Amino acid sequence: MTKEISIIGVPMDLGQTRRGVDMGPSAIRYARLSERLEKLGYTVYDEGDIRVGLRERATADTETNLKNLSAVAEGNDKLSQKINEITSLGRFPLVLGGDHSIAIGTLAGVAKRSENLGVIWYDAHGDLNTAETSPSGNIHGMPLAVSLGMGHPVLTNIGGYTPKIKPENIVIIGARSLDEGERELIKEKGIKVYTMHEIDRMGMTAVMEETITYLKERTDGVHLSLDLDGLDPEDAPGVGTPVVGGISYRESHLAMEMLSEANIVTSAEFVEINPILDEHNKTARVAVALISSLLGDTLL
Ligand code: HAR
Ligand code: MN
Ligand code: MN
Ligand code: MN
Repeated sequence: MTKEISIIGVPMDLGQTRRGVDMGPSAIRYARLSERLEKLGYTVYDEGDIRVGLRERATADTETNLKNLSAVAEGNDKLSQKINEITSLGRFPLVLGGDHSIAIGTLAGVAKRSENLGVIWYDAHGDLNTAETSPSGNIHGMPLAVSLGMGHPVLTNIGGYTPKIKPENIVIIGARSLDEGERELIKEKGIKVYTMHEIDRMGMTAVMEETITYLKERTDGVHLSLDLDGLDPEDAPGVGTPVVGGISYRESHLAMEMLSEANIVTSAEFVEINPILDEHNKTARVAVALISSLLGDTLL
């Protein structure tokens, strides 16, 4: 993997309704991200934060139920442009959220350079809703559907092309809260999913071995989109939509270490950290530990 990393913060909180997730990038930086990566031998470029509109100024779109649609789209458009700059320099983009709606911009940027981008969606949720199936109107529950080309055109057309990814190139890991419409879409499109049931049955080792083999066969790069609520709330309490019965800290470490060994990940994002809901920055520190493992930190 390239030895140059660009960090991009995206203080986006408009894809959902709880306050505080916009502070995620600062919390992760404060947990000494750059220092850890430099110790691993990387040259780190902190690109600062993407400018995101203020919640207080966001205007309601009257013809859809999508909350803060234009402000979410605008932030993602800027993010996709920034990602393009970074990948054209040959650097590894590491995106810090922010709510999960920012995956729309990240994927618009990274998928541009690959014919068959693989995506690992590490999350308690499927994020496969559209305006029609969403129970909430929150765009952070929609980015995977949007990247498949489904949803409001203002979102699907970010980056100037659609779709960004193919259903057969996606692997969802950690799912345990899926809405009815998401389940139908998963079946209809044949998306590969390891729910908590499979993780418990097979063990994380086998789940990751299968995931790596599957993606190696069919993709030309892999984006890791890691929502901290994929982990158990016991280990990652600072998230807006916690779901009990999640992936443990150790299992997550193992997953990151196996990805590092396989050397298939070409971009990554760590999202949904909400410092207001966190316990002494624990969830941000977990994120930094997982990022280090993903990027090659080992015990020896
Ligand atoms: N599926 C629900 C919705 O669409 C909840 C989505 C929740 N949150 C996330 N995304 N953090 O992974 O509203
Ligand atoms: Mn998510
Ligand atoms: Mn592409
Ligand atoms: Mn989630």
